Amino acid sequence: MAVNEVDLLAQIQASTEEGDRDQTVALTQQALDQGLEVTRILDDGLIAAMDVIGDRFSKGEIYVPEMLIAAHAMKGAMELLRPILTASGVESRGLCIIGTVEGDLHDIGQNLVHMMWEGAGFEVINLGTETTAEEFIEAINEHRPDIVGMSALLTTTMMHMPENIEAFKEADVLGQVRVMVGGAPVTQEYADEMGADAYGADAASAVELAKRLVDAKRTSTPS
Ligand code: B1M
Repeated sequence: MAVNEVDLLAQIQASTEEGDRDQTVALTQQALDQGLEVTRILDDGLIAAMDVIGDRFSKGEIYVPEMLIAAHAMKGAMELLRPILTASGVESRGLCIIGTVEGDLHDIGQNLVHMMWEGAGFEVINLGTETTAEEFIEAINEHRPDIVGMSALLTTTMMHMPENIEAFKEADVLGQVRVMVGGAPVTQEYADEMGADAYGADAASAVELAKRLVDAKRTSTPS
């Protein structure tokens, strides 16, 4: 039986907050079957739950294990959304590398960016979490990407972004790539200060920015 969309999204949010992975997956499937848009499922269900979980953690009402099981539930739902977000059918628009910076274990946001880049026709190599400057540089030299994306969720790890950009300069690879940064504590101002080419506030804008960066790179760099 079809459930009211607002109620269904509230149920997805609640089951994610509770860390009930099976229920979150089942409700997400139900939402897809009822024709709800993936962006609504994400924004009004899954990400909304993460925001509540973050607030409750800040207030000391819950601890790391609760954050972890909520993330586990969200990741279960994301596996269902993955084929939809990554279905592209267009020829490769370019190659992107993405990773969460050194010392940072948060990977939900960067996985979303990864999926949505793929869905927009980019090839994506994901270096995972806790990616060091050396690992980024090695990947740039090996794969020659158009874009390098860095994600950070902690105020204590975001400073690795400017450090990495310095390391890219020293390794003489900065000219070959465009750098995009994102993650909750990162701002446009911080991105500008460190000399990043773009700041993605969310996964949808990361797609539009990546298209623009690749187009600009192609017109400015002779092939
Ligand atoms: Co952590 N955590 N966590 N955590 N965690 C936060 C980030 C926090 C804000 C919670 C809080 O206090 N309110 C806080 C950071 C405070 C700060 O630094 N200012 C925090 C903390 C403190 C910690 C620990 C230090 C806790 C501890 O151990 N005492 C610890 C650190 C571990 C480490 O990394 N070394 C820790 C651990 C964890 C878990 C492992 C338990 C788990 C992560 C599991 C996982 O990712 N696999 C976790 C979780 C789940 C969270 C919250 C609740 C949710 C994060 C999330 O997935 N959000 C988070 C609170 C919150 O964010 N509201 C919190 C949903 C996701 C879709 O959003 O990643 O922002 P986000 O991505 C967005 C955009 O930012 C953007 O697009 C995405 C989609 O729109 N984006 C990009 C992201 N990357 C991008 C890159 C781009 C472009 C856009 O271009 C390349």
